[in-house]
Amino acid sequence: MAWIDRLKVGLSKTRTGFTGSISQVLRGAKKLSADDVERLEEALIAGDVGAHTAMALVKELQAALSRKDNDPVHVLRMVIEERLAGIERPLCIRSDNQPTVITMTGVNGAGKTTTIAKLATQIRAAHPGIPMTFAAADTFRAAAIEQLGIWADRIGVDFIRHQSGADPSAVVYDAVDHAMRTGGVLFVDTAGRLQTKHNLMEELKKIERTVAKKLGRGSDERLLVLDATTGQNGISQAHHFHDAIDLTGIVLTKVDGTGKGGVVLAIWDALHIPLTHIGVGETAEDLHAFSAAEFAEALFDSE
Ligand SMILES: Nc1nc2c(ncn2[C@@H]2O[C@H](COP(=O)(O)OP(=O)(O)O)[C@@H](O)[C@H]2O)c(=O)[nH]1
Ligand SMILES: [Mg+2]
Repeated sequence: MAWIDRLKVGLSKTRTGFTGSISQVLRGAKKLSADDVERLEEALIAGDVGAHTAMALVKELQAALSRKDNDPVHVLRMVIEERLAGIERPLCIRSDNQPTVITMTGVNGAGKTTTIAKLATQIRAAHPGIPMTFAAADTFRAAAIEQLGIWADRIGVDFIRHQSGADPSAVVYDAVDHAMRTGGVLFVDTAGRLQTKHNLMEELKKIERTVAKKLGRGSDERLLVLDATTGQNGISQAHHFHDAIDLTGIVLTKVDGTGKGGVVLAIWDALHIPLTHIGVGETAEDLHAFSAAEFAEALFDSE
């Protein structure tokens, strides 16, 4: 299945939820009545774009409608796409002899470990023979180390681990040391006990200090994996992680399981951190670089 079709299937709950009711309100409208505005805002909020973004979108839609004599659904699609300008950013693999260090953060269950596996699979396909290393810096649970080790075996990448309960920074120190010899890409898998726990943020900062000390610069990417089903709560999570380690990007997972796909707009509005990837399922093909145009298309069109 082509990516755009996977995305359309993945966004189907969001589409039938909020876009479905939006299309109903907008059908044939050239101007929005006060009642239309209210119903439209409600539909957008139900799709989790957030109250502030919903009001802004409706205002932009009204302005655009008064300028152009266009199909309002089409205009809204354009307004959404324009609002997301700047959100895209590809992951960069370094082309000097330095390793690319990608640190993956997020709360437990968000999809960190499986996202590492998916990205590594894609990088391997795009750059055959590239050295890769996984670092098991989620030392909190033995099962987490084993899970990452299984992926490392399956994909055929180097694996750096310590005992469970070890200092995550010590694992990272060894892993960066290893990657400085092999080059290629180093993925650092981190723990994710709830972000309100002060300790986790301190642990992530220490990991970053360790990378910086060893490598002479911070991680090339500090990605936050966010579960779309958490909707607006994801935004407060993102603020915490961003305060701690200055995120370079967000990966939004599990969009397939929710009608809250509109949270993409809320996240961008609240944080202005690029959304590097969007995930709509469990296979490597279900994770893809985010495109605002594709997102807007899939939000409104099922075919
Ligand atoms: N449906 C769906 N499941 C996902 C997606 N991304 C990850 N998952 C699943 O979420 C679960 C938790 O993922 P995991 O990587 O272990 O989370 P971690 O605790 O953050 O490392 C696994 O069963 C994944 O297969 C996605 O985009 N869609
Ligand atoms: Mg994990």
